[in-house]
Amino acid sequence: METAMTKQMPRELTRQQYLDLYYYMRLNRAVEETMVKLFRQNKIVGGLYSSLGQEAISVGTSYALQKKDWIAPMIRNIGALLVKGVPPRDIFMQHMAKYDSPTKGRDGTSHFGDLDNLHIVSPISMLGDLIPVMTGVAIGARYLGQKIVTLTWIGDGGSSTGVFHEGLNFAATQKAPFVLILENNLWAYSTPVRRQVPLENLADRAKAYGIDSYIVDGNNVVAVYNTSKEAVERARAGEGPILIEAKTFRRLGHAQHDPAEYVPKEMRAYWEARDPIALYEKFLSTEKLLDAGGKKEIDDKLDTLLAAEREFAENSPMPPPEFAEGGVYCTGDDCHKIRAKWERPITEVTPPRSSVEAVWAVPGFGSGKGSGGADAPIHFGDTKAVVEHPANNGRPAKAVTKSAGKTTTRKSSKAATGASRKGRR
Ligand SMILES: Cc1ncc(C[n+]2csc(CCOP(=O)(O)OP(=O)(O)O)c2C)c(N)n1
Ligand SMILES: [Mg+2]
Repeated sequence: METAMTKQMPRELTRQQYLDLYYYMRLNRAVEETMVKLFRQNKIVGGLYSSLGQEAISVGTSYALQKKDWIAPMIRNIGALLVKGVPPRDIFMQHMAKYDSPTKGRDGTSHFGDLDNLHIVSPISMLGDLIPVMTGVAIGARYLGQKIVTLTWIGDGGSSTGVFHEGLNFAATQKAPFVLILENNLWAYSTPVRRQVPLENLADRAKAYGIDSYIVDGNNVVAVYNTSKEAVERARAGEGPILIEAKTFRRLGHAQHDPAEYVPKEMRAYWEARDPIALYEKFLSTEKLLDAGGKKEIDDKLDTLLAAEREFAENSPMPPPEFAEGGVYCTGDDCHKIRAKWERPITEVTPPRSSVEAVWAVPGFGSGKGSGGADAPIHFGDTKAVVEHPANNGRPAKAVTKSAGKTTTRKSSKAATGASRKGRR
């Protein structure tokens, strides 16, 4: 097991890829800046969160995915939605609870998804619940024969919840093609990371589950992309889940209502000087990938796009009041038309038959082989032919029957009789 690798293989990007990363970070920031204006005009319904200073993580991680892969975004992953192909107008309308929004005004912030086309699972909680959900998507798709990777994000605070640990253990046990991005932005609301977890590197959490992890500078978009690409490729190759800790800083409060006066000034100043977009602009200009003219073109493109998207969103109506009572219960096809996309004959696998060869075989998974290459015990009874129990004065309590490669355990007749007698009393 390798843990917390900090060096990634150098990977050359094409000029277009370098520029795409820049464009999406700029789009991410511009979309959020527009929403701050809408919030101040009282046009946003509910809270408004910000990923200022964390754009390189949302963009660099999701850019490493293929179209067929699945994501579940958190509140600070608008950049990932944009890379996946969600138009800014949907994000605006969702925050404004408009009728034309993805949830038709029923839900807010990033609580929306697109299962059919973009493969986005709507977030149910920011605090870890999507880890088992995305593990389920990953192993479900593997069962269907789809070679996809699933990815979600978690905060430093969210990595201390029970479901984080249950979920990651589940993913590791299932060898799920799943990548988890831990955005360590040093704060969980007003709690500094040092006061909620006694670890220097949160990537070390992976050790508990026997999975690999990486640490990456979350303000360096190329490093984030390269690391994510490597992790995604390894997960797709069947190496199991991978955790990436991206070190960064939450530049604004938890949400618009929080002035974050608890953040030390020196800390803020340190990170403001490491703005991911400013750093990347410097890199692009040194590498002669972007000049003043190219930058002006992108500025203009963003201005035009966002003015149109914002206008569309503002002109969309609020939902009619009676609309609130619909869509509470699933009513079948008029509610949703999600069908599993089978990539193997359906008769082979409904019901699943163990004689059917897996379409996507994952080495070491389900074979009973331990990581050391030896046969790992699957059943308790595999460890010894006769299990002696100290409370039984060394007499056998269980016997093991081996037949045709199968191992089953059964209680010795004496012990079984004793147990049942005891039960009857
Ligand atoms: C059970 C529960 N408690 C509290 C909250 C409110 N809440 C949402 S995110 C959050 C802080 C999460 O911090 P972290 O995981 O570090 O993510 P960050 O906000 O820094 O991105 C809190 C307290 C919640 N959504 N659910
Ligand atoms: Mg945090």
